[in-house]
Amino acid sequence: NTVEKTRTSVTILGLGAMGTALARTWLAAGHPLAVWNRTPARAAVLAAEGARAADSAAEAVAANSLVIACLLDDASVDEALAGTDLAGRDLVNLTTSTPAQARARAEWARERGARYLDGGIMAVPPMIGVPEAGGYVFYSGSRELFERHQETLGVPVGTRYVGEDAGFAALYDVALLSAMYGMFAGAAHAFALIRKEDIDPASLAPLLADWLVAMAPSVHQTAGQLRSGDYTKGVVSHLAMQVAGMPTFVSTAEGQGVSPELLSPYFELMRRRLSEGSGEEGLTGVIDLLVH
Ligand code: FVH
Repeated sequence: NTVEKTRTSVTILGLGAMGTALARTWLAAGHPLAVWNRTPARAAVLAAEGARAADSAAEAVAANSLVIACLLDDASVDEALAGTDLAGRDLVNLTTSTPAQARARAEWARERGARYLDGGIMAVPPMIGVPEAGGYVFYSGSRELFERHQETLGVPVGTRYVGEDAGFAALYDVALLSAMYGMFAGAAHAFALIRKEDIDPASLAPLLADWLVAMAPSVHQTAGQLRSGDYTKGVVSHLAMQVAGMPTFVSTAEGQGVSPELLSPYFELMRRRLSEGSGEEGLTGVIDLLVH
């Protein structure tokens, strides 16, 4: 005597690696799905799995009020949605964009009579539909729209709403990914240092991973210092000490035949901050040098 729950119908525009992964989780969860892709073969694959393949983006948009766009970039959103009627639609744009593009897109959608939610995906396709993988999507824009569709949006991957400003999801997304690239750069330098030695990179990898995890909580101290304005609070590794240690890093790199070009820009900022008389601080003052 089970009561069937009605699943929200979803339209998805864009069936690349990410769009296809999202589409499959909605299909598996029993959501009626309309799909469109510029190259029809990709939609045909989903149609064979139970989706309704639309012949045009306009037809897909007309099919359902919840419309998800997961396209390559902001320009492709323009191209895909040109000629569609968005009036009364709930447009959720998961295409990676800048905060400015997201804000402009929210206004663009509003002018066309649509409600708008922007999303920044913090996951790669294999993490979609795998809750234990820890992926999620940042959402920003209409809170009412987010709350209305939270359950449906949470089917493929977790959801985190970060505010009414439509640009915030993109901003959080880029902030986290920027930190990730800094981490990748540091790891690249570390591997380069051992490259010519008889050291198995696989023996360095777990040490690196554990060290990065151990250092990661320092971001909480940084946040506390930025909030309070006291950049010396709780500091154990003073800037003056760290700058004094820089020649060791540069000489070691030179000795190993490794360019210090990934470290040098950061070291230069640390030196500049020290020259301003901030030797008792940690590294938080570098942030102020970056902000114009
Ligand atoms: N895949 C990933 O690891 C990352 C994870 C984090 C989030 N990103 C962003 O997600 C968006 C989609 O990424 P994707 O992985 O699905 O990308 P592709 O596999 O390259 O598929 C691109 C789709 O966009 C369509 N498309 C491209 N240009 C146009 C256009 N001018 N008009 C209409 N559609 C267009 C493309 O169609 P087709 O080439 O099959 O015809 C694909 O459907 C993206 O913003 C990532 O940054 C993914």
